[in-house]
Amino acid sequence: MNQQKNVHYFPGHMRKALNALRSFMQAVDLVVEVVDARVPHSSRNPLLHELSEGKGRLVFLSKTDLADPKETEKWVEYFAKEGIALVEKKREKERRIGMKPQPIRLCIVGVPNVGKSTLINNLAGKAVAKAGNRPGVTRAEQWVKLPSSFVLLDSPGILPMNYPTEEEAIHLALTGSIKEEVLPIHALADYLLDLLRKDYPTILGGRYPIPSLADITNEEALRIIAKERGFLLKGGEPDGDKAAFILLKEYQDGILGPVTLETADAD
Ligand SMILES: Nc1nc2c(ncn2[C@@H]2O[C@H](COP(=O)(O)OP(=O)(O)OP(=O)(O)O)[C@@H](O)[C@H]2O)c(=O)[nH]1
Ligand SMILES: [Mg+2]
Repeated sequence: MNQQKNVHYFPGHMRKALNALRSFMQAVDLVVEVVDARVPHSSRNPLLHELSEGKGRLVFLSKTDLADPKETEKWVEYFAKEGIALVEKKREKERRIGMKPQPIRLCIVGVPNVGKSTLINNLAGKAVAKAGNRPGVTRAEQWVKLPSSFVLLDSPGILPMNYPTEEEAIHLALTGSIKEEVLPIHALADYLLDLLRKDYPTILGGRYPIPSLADITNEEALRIIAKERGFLLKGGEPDGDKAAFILLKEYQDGILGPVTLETADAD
């Protein structure tokens, strides 16, 4: 993990999406930033803050079912100070100019794969926006009308241009916002295993013969996982790479159990 310092990852389609979002902003009343409850710090994007300057802003914590409920509670308190909606201003202006109330236009923004389209589908009560478990599913902005007086704008996921710390990039890779190929898979697995050993040492016990991570190394843990899953190399040795890959997938999909990577106390 120490070999890799600065992580720059800003593909061309994100720059395009950012410019498009900027032009949509004029028509938007309220910006909803979707933030992953497992990484509420790293999944916020300063670029999106700048974009929504002067607009009403709401933070929506997604994937709370995959996060540690105790930590989520602290994050809710943390964000409670920020979420102020300014819809009343729009109504005031409409009254002033004698216009009938127009639909409130909400723009849903966030890093890739955080659950923007899923939130829109939940609010709409049906699948109106394409969602999927990989970053980059939404390719372009799309307006969605709700039966109530709301219109939602789905938008493609946008990452920060670079990361102040490598840890933030790792957190975004572990939660599926950055494609795993961007960071070495072993560094990601090592990071996750170290964190689990520290905060959730018995969590793998339900799935693998690993009652506690406290007594074994990461390499040993990966060997056990490989053996358990039948991932063997030609010579019969356990395939640690494949085990690392599966461990990351299982974490991303919430199969290991709820695990928060960032605490509000440290923020
Ligand atoms: N467990 C769980 N999964 C969720 C939740 N919200 C979204 N997901 C899953 O996360 C994955 C990504 O969801 P999307 O709604 O496509 O995410 P997005 O932010 O629109 O992603 P992009 O369009 O790629 O930027 C999908 O597999 C969803 O089913 C949630 O609250 N809990
Ligand atoms: Mg989407």
